[in-house]
Amino acid sequence: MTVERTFVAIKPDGVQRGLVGEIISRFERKGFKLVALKQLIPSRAMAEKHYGVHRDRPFFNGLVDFITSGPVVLMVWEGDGVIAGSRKLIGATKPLDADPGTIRGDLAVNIGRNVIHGSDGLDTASFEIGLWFSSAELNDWLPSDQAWRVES
Ligand code: DAT
Ligand code: MG
Repeated sequence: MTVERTFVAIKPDGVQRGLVGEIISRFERKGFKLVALKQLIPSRAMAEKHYGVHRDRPFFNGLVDFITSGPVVLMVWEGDGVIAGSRKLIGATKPLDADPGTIRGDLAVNIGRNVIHGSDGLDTASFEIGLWFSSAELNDWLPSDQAWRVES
């Protein structure tokens, strides 16, 4: 396994529904390391860049309307296999297809209100972290219980 970083965002529905603590807690309990965190209301330009791969899809404008509709909580998580591991914690895009035990499986119903975003690969993780965070906002630190989660 290699140490990776991934970009995770709690969407406006997750913030409005008071799910920020619940979601962060799931990543912490898993054993991933939080290395950046902030809240902001995304501009249209940033939302369009973030979802640029979906530009030609019929849901694109609605998706950008939704993502810019209120505060989001943006995070970078670090750990062995954290990119795929986060996608597993998050669950399938359609919440009704997402397994119980996943964030979307437990906390959402509608694909257009699926609570959370997570990067889907190395390239998207690096693009999305760079889009939303400056390098000065990413913290290198060693959790005091590291030896109890990671075999050296
Ligand atoms: P994911 O968020 O699981 O990576 P994605 O990248 O395919 O999923 O799509 C990005 C977001 O766009 C998704 O979280 C919700 C929205 N979306 C995707 N497909 C949709 C559809 N068919 N109708 C409405 N919204 C959709
Ligand atoms: Mg995606």
